[in-house]
Amino acid sequence: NAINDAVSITEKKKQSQLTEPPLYNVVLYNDDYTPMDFVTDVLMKFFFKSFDEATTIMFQVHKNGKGLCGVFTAEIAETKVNLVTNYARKEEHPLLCKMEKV
Ligand code: TYC
Repeated sequence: NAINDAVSITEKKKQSQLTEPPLYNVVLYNDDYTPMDFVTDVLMKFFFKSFDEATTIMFQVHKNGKGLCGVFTAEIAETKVNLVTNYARKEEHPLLCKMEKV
């Protein structure tokens, strides 16, 4: 019944919280100024994508406004966001990279 289902979902969540760290999507956002080849390079350099994968993700971002680079634990996601942002600013591009809880 519904009550037992709810209890079992709650117990499962409790158990997963004791065994699994929270995960974060690292996402790129579209803008009008960052060059396409710079975004493709970022995806290869910092997320170890092949040229073809990186190109596919770059065009997803370009068309849909947002795209997934990878899923990481908090500390790794935070580091990727900082590395990408520092690299983009160094090259004077406005590229936006964020982490969001899965
Ligand atoms: N829209 C950019 C352009 O036309 C390309 C772009 C793609 C920018 C992905 C950011 O995350 C991004 N040059």
